Amino acid sequence: MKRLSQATLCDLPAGVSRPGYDRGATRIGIVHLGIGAFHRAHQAVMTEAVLAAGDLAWGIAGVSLRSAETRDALAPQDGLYSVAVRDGTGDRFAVVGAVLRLLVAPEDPVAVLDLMAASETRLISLTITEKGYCHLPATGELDETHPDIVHDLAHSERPRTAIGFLVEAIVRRREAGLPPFTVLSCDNLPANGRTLARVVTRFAALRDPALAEHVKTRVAFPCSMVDRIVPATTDADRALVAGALGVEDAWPVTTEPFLQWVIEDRFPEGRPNWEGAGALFVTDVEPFEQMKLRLLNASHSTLAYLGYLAGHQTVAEVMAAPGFAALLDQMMREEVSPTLPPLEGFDLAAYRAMLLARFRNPALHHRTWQIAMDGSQKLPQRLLGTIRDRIKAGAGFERLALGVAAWMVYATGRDEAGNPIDMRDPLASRFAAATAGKRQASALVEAYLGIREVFGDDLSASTPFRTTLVRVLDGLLADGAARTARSFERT
Ligand code: CS2
Repeated sequence: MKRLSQATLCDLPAGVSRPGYDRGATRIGIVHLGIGAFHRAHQAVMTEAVLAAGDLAWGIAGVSLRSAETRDALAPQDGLYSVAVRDGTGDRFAVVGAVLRLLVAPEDPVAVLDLMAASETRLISLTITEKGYCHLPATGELDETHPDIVHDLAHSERPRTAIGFLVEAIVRRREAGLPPFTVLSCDNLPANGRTLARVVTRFAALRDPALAEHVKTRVAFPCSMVDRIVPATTDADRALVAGALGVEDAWPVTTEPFLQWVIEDRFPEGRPNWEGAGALFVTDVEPFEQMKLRLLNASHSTLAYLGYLAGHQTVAEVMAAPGFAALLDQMMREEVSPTLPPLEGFDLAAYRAMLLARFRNPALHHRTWQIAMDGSQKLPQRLLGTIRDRIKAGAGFERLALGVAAWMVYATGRDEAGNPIDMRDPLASRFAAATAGKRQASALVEAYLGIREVFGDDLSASTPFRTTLVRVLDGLLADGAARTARSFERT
C-alpha cells in the first residue's frame, strides 16, 4: 500500500477532506512545542481551517521535546496525517496539512531555537502535559530543584525543557531587535497562561533580573481552555484509516466530534482567525477552565482510577458498568457545580449530560491507564481545588474523596488483587516508598498527606480532609472498586 504524502493526496477517496491551499506557499508562523496526538486533533485542526480560508501566515512547525517518533512517522508523509472523527454512528476522515516541519529538540536544540527566534514566528503554542511545566503542582511555582531546570540554567544554549527553550528564544529575539512572540499554553492547568508566565519569569530571573522584567512587560501569555478527547492511537486505528483512505498513515489521530477552544484575546503580535473555525475569544477564560477541569477532567480521573481498579480497560467500558455514571452524575451535580463561578446564559445541566454522553462514546478506546498517568500533576486542579472550596463552605465531598481514595490505591502500584500496576508518574518512587508495607486506610492517608507538593500545607493539615479520606478509603479497601461504584446506583 502507498504511503500518505503530498504525492498521494490525489489518490484519496472523494469524501476525505484534504488541504486545498498551497502548502508550498504557507509560512511558519507558529512553533508548537509538544507535537502529540492532542495538538494534531485540536489546535492543528483549527489552524487548518485558517489556512483553508486563505491566511497562509500560520503554518505550524511541530517540535517534540523528547522522542523522535512523531517526526519519524510524519516526515516521510510530508507532515500530512489523518484525523478520524468517530462516535459510533459513522466515521469521518480528514487529512491535515498545517504541520509543515517536524523537529526533535534533543537531536538539534539549536534548530529549534533558530526557528523560535525567526522573524516570521509570531506564536509559540504548547501541549507539553502538566509535568512539562516543571512546577510544584500544589503551588504552581517553578520547581527550582528539577534536574532539567538545573540543566537548562547551566546550559542555556542547549535547553531540554520548554521553559528553557522559551527563555533562550526570548533572549535571542530581544538581541536581534525582533518583537517577542506570544506564548499560548494549551494544557489542562489552572490559569495555564499565568502559570506558564510565572515559571518562565522565575526561570528568567534566575538567569538575569533584567530579563525577567523584559518577560513581564513584553511577552503575552494568554490563557486558554482546550477540550477534545483524543485517545492514544492504536494499530486498530491505523488499520481503520488505511482501509478508509487506501493509503497508509503511520500516525493518524482518532477523536470525537466535540471540539472546544476558549482563548483569552491577548495577542499583541497578531493571531490566526481561529474564531472562523469555531474558537471562542473572551476576556476571562477562568470560568470555562474551572468548569472543564472540575467537571470533565475530574470525572475522567475518577473513572480512570476507580475503573482501572474495577478491572476496566476503557472509559466506555467503565461507563457501562453499574454505578459509575450515577457516581459521576452525583459528584458533578451536588459537589462540583456549586463551586463553579457563574457563566451567564450557559446551561450547566446540559453540559454535564453531554459529558456523560461523550464518555460513553463506543467508538473511542480511551484507556483508563492513559488517563491515570501523572496523577500527582493532575489531582490538584481536578479534585483537590474543589475539595478545598467544599471544606471552606462546610459542605460534603464524599464522591470527590472517592476519586482521591481510588488514586491512593492506584498510586501504591498494586491493584486489588496485588498485581503490579505500570504506574507512570514523576513522583511514583516517592509514593512507593511512602506507602510500602501499609495496608490500613489511616496509615495510607497519613503517608500521602506528607507529600505536600501535591496536597499543599493546608490539605495536609486539614482534619475534615483527613477524616473523610480515611473513611472513604477504608470503605473502598473493604468493598473493592466495583462494589463501591455499584452502591451509587441505589443512592
Ligand atoms: C484526560 C484529558 O488524559 C487525561 O488526563 O483527562 O486528556 C482529556 O481527555 C482532555 O482534557 C479532554 O479535553
